[in-house]
Amino acid sequence: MSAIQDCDPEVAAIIADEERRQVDSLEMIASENYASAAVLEATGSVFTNKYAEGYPGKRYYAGNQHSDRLETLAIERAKALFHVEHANVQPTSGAEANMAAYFAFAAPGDTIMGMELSQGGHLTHGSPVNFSGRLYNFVSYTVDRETEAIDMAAVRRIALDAKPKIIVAGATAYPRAIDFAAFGEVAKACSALLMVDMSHIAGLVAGEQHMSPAPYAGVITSTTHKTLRGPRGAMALCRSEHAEALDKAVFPGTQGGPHLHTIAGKAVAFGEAMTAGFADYARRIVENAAVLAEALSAGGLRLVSGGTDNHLILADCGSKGVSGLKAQNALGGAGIVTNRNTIPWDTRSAYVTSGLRLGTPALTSRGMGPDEMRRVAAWILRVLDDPDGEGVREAVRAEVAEFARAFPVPGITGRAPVVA
Ligand code: DSN
Repeated sequence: MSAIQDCDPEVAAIIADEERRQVDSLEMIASENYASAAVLEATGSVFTNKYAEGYPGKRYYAGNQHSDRLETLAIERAKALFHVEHANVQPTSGAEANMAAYFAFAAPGDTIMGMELSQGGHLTHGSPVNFSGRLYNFVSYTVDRETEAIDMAAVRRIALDAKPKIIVAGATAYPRAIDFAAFGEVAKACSALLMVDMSHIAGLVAGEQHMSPAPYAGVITSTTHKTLRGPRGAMALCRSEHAEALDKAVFPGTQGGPHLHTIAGKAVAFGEAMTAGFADYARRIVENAAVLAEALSAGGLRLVSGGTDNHLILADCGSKGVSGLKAQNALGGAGIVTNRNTIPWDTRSAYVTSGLRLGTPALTSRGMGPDEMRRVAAWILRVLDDPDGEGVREAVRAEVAEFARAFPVPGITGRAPVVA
């Protein structure tokens, strides 16, 4: 019996239910993944007990000799993995990493440019309901109406006109490759700092399946739990010239004590991401997304921008006569877990939406490949073609559960991440 079963069966039962849900369903939320058993173990380690305000070698509490070793190891691995001069591994979430970056390189009221949330950006890229939109003067860029891809000529026009202090490149619901070199040119032309939020694609960058922002960006932020398959947390990377400002903005600027247990998980995840197996995993994420996109498209589901270059697909459910909300709920009832999302120039509200975001990172972690993606696409189409059909939903749910159970889940039913 585990300690938690022994001393708190109520919480143990909830965790067991969640494990079962993760095993029995198809996790297709593009920002989710399965951390390995080693990452989970490190994240659940005794480092949760320790305070370590400051940085390695300069702490405000005693007893940090092992914390220093741990954080230094995580920093060195992050630098090597992403080819950057400086890494701060303390941000506890992507939102906090972005807050620290703005805090370091802009003053309240300064102009910052980012991608519009409803077009694929992120809350912290200037949404008026977020601290970013409240504290800074955000101007937004969108995708092109025709291609539904970022139009760099338009980005350049807006930037030259607004003269932002920071230009943010990066998205949460954008299925195409982002040209960081082109963003770097625009930033140079208007003397802005290029900040890349690579949260969604960090694993693809590590596995060389997406252009790295490192040669072009002054600062890079990222979560560690999406395609990178680490613990829930974040990091901020930069050139040496910005290191002091960035570190100060993280601590004491916006955070208190670092979460050393999560930093332990990050160190393990960075180590995993340096292996050839991880590079192959990243390649398979992209391959799976392309196969899934092709099969969904062939089944009459319109995909924003016509397809995908990365780990995610943004489907226009209007092409099946349903809203994103209805599609999400119908698929959820069939054991296929996705999230509704606005599509560019959506006519429905952000709560209802016309879109559905689908990702392949978690399914790929279970060892699924192109054949499985075609089966998954067929189930998705079956449900979307009859979203009110309870019988269809029930039948698909049973088939999905039996199918899903045959694939090990890293950290739950499989000890090592599945990469081959
Ligand atoms: N919630 C994340 C996502 O799903 O993309 C972004 O913060």
